Amino acid sequence: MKMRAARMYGYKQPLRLEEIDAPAPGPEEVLVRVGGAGMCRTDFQLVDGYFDTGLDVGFPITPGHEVAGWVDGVGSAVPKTAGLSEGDQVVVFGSWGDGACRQCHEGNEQLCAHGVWAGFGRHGGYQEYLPVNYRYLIKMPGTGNLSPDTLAPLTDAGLTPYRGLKKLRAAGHLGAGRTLAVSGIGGLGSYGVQYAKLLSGGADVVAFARSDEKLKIALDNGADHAINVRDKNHDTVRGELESLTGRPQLDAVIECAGSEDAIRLAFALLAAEGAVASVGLIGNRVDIPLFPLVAREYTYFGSFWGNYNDLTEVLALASAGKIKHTVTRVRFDEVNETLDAIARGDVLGRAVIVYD
Ligand code: FEH
Ligand code: ZN
Repeated sequence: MKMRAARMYGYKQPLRLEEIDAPAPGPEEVLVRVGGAGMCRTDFQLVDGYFDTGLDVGFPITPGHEVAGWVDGVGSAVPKTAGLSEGDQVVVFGSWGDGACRQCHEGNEQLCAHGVWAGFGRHGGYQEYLPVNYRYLIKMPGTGNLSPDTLAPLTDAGLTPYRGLKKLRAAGHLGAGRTLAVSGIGGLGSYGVQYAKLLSGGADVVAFARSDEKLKIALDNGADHAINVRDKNHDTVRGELESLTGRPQLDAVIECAGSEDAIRLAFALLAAEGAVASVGLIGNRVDIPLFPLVAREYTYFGSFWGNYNDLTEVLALASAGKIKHTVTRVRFDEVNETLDAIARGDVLGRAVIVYD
C-alpha cells in the first residue's frame, strides 16, 4: 500500500512531498490511518534546526506529533483488552517513554530522558499511516463534532496549556479575586483561555496577544479581558490592566507563546507570591530580576506537553462539549506554505493536515 508523506531531508529546507510504502504495524503496534495531523510551531522549529543538537535521528524525518485517525490494522500481539478494532476512531498520545525511569513509572512519559516523540523520527503525522504502540492510543467514539481534525490538536495544543494550568491550580495560585493572564493566543492559547475559565475557580482571565484577531478568539473563548501588547512597554500594559481589572498586577500567568518579551512582561506584572507557568517553546533564554523573584516569592514553573492522564482529562472535557476548537484544515500539498505561515504567526487557532 502506498501513502503520502511530507518528509525532512535536512534542516532549513522545504519538506519533500512524496509517495512511499506505508509501514506495517509491529506485533504490539496498531496502524493508524491519519485523519488529522496538527501543525505545531514546534514542527517549524524542528525543520528550522531548533532541536538539531538534541536529535540523534537520521534523515528522513516525518514531522507531526499531534495525531488522530482510525485503526487500520492491529498487530498480532496487541491484547484484546486494548479494545482496539479496525475502524475505531483513536487519538495518539505522542510521547513514548522507555518505561524504565522514575518519570515513566510516575506516568510522565513526556519527561523520559530516553523517550521517543512521534514526529521526531521516521514516523509522524505528516504521513497518511502511522504505526503506534497500542498503549498510546485512546479510543474516541465518533460522536458529535469530535472528528480527527478536531481531536488531533487536543494531543498537544489542547494538552500543553492544560498541564500548565493544573500546576498553577495545584500550587494555589488561582481562585476568585485573583487575576490570571493567558499570554499568547495561538494554537495553545486558544485552549489555554478556556482552561483558565474552567480550572481557575473564578479568577479574572486576561488574554495578552499581539493581534486583535487572536484577541477576538480569546474573548470568544471566554476571556474576561484582552490587551494587545504589541509595541507597548510594561508601564503601558500595566495601566491598561488596571483600568480593565481594577488591579495593576497579575497573580498567575500561563505563558503559551514562549517569547522572551512575553515572559519578561509576565514577571514585570506579577503580584507578590505570583507564579508564571511557561508552556510555550520559541525563545532560548530569559533574564529575570533576582531580587523581586526572592523578595516577593515568585514561582516559575516549566511545564512540558502533558502526560497520558492529562490527555484523558482533556478528551473528557471535549467529549462533554466544554471545549471550543479553532481549526484551519490544510491540504497535504499546502504543508510547506503552512509551516511558513506558522513561522510568521499568521495561523489562527491550529492548522491541521487532512488527507482528503
Ligand atoms: C512537542 C514535542 C516535542 C517538543 C516540543 C513539543 C511542544 O509542542 C509541546 O507543547
Ligand atoms: Zn507541539
